[in-house]
Amino acid sequence: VAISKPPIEQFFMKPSKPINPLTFPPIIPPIDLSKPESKNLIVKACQDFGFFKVVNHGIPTKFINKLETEAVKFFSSPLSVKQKAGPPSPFGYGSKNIGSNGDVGWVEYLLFNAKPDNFSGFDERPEEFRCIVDDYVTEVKKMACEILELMADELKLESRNALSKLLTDEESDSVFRVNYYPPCPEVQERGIGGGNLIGFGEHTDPQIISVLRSNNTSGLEILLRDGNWVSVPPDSDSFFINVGDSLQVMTNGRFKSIKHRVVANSKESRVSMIYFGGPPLNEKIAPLASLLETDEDSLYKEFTWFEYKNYAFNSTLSHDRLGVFEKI
Ligand code: GA4
Repeated sequence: VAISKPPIEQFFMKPSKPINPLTFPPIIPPIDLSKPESKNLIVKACQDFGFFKVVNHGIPTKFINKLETEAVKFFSSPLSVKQKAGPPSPFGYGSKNIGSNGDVGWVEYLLFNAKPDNFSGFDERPEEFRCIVDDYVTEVKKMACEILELMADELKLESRNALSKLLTDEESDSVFRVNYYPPCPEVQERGIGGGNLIGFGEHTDPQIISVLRSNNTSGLEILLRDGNWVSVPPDSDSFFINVGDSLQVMTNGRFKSIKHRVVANSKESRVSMIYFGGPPLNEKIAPLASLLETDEDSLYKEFTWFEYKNYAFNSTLSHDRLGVFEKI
């Protein structure tokens, strides 16, 4: 069966207001996980932006480099080999199509199940790749839990593991994703004013927390509260953390899930790997009782992660998913 290639036009976004590279990183300082003041800074960053960068994370570079090397090897292999690991629904190799509602991006990716007892996800990969992913996910998940424990401490939740236990739970519904954004010469040909090529369209992450690491190629942009998109300078030695929709609900809106996107680069390929820490499917997603002030009501209707995930996976990327779960 011949699969028709989507015309390149649909990958371009209208030129938007030029982004201001000076706004970042000064306003979002890196957080040093080895320092005692980090918990205070983490909570502040989650309230102000829903996004921050972590340095001194303690994850050995060997896990990171091994996975990046293996990923580049995979994405450089012939299409027929890659397609054997597809389609990506729910786990596997995907290219250009994101989700099931017509979103497209200049990206190839691998989606893995990161459930604790089933890190492997799909079977079409060489054993070597599988082990490398599992080792990496184990490390990154540990860091995600440490960050959630620092948050719980600072927010004075009933227990230090009030949030992290959702990720350590055997049923934790977590996902791991490796994105490969190939360079696009057409962007260069069009020049300034020709519009940006969408790598991954704007969206918020539905889960609790996302932990992203990329190589040194730019592309990630975040939407600030003032409506400006800012480019996040890449830093392959650091990790970037996003608040997900579920954590926004669990903190009754104190933490914000942040809209972000990736624009394609004309010259260099970008490789990113993201761990999305999610709760068990039957978990109720609701504001934590110990966070609510007397007389403070939940801003959201009651729902489980299963219900939210179903709704999210049937929506388009840019859809405001929490909207229908907000109380009027
Ligand atoms: C965004 C965060 C994760 O990458 C992801 C994405 C998922 C997918 O690629 O299948 C979704 C997207 C993400 C949210 C809306 C739906 C589902 C694509 C899409 C259009 C794996 C996830 O959990 O939600």
